[in-house]
Amino acid sequence: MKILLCLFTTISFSLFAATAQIPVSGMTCTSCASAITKSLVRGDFQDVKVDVEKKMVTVIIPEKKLFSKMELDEMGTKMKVLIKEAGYQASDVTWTK
Ligand SMILES: [Cu+2]
Repeated sequence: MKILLCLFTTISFSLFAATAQIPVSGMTCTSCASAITKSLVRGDFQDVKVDVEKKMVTVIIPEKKLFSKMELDEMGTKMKVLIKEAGYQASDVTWTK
């Protein structure tokens, strides 16, 4: 029963393509934005938008496939690590379609 419930939860959180929004503190200018973008692109996230004023990083995952909750969590963690490596503090990732 626990396994079934777990499976259901995983499937119900699946999405077609996905957009990640990550609040990031510490960035103040365009060179901050480009440092964050470079780090994410190096980590294989190609579609990155940084809004310095709103302190928000948006990453679009273009593949038209289903992502499990676990896959989204893994990608989110990787994004946060890459942002941290660039020298900035990332908050929790919010996923939308
Ligand atoms: Cu800066």
